[in-house]
Amino acid sequence: MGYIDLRSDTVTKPTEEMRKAMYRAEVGDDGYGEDPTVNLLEQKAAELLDKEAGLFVVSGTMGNQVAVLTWTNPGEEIILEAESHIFYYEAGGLSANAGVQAFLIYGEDGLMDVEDIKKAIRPKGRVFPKTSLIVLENTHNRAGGKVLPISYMRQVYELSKDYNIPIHLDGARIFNASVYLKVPAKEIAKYADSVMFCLSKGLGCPMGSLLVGSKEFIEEARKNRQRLGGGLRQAGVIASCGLVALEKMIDRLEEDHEKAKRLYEFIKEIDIFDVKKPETNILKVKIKNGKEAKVFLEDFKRNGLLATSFDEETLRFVTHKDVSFDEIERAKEIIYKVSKLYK
Ligand code: TLP
Repeated sequence: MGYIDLRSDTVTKPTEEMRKAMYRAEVGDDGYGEDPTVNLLEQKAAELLDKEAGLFVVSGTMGNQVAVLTWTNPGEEIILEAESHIFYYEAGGLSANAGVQAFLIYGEDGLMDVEDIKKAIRPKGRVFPKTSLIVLENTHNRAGGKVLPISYMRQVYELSKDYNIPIHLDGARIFNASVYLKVPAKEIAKYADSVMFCLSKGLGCPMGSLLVGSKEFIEEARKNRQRLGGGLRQAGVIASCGLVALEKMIDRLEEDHEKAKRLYEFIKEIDIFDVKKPETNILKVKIKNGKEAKVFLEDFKRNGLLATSFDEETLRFVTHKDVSFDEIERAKEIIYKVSKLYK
């Protein structure tokens, strides 16, 4: 029997239908704008989020980096949450690629205080960097898949417009947020000038993300993608999976949330853990007995369960389509067994 893999929703494999779509995909050279499948995916993504245009990129990281490059100039500053993916997990791309510096705000549960954002916006003046972008993340990964409420997004958006600063939304898991909020994703995207979302997480594609925004923004972003070496050729083979994902894989995310909830209900009864109630598919579990996360992860692995950690004292479990409800039951047993070792 293989491992029960709760390390990430990035481990999901393409469905049968995606594999067939890949085989049949009509392709052309995207460098000439001639891949009909890529063109269709970019158009559908834009429609779904109610933006003018879309750009297919190889990864979420590339989508975020291209967005930052497009909105900013070297020497400027961007405001973002201290635990945001763009700051935390993108290998210093902000400074290496865009040459910008970060103004970090420590948020509560992934939400930066709106007053703090207002205070962080630089005044005009000889000595100040220009604040050229505000970044939000919905759902927020390191806050345990936290959904940013629409009212919050609207507030930040209104503030940003008062100062004429664009908002980029890292919506790697925007569809998890939309399923949780029971609103179409465009209701969330409305409060951002550009949005990146991933096909390769809960939606199950082997790779790929989309960046959407105004026509003008995407035109410039296409150039920046090229600059990063992300120009594509017969990428319709991959984009075909994205078309399947947008049609078939969004509504079922509800199931992943249910799996996380079941794990939560079980783990919350184990007294060495402090688990945060999940809204979506990421479970954040604090270890209370002083043992390091890596010790638990090794024991889980020995027993057939894979997970990761947020830090030395916090475990992360991510549910997705490739773990069944039965496997969730088995995961519970393993977690219980391991927790007994360290009581
Ligand atoms: N997140 C990955 C790891 O990088 C941590 C994961 O396993 O969760 N934005 C957010 C909010 C993300 O969670 C991720 C990936 C990305 C962007 C980047 O996407 P990729 O991995 O396609 O570059």
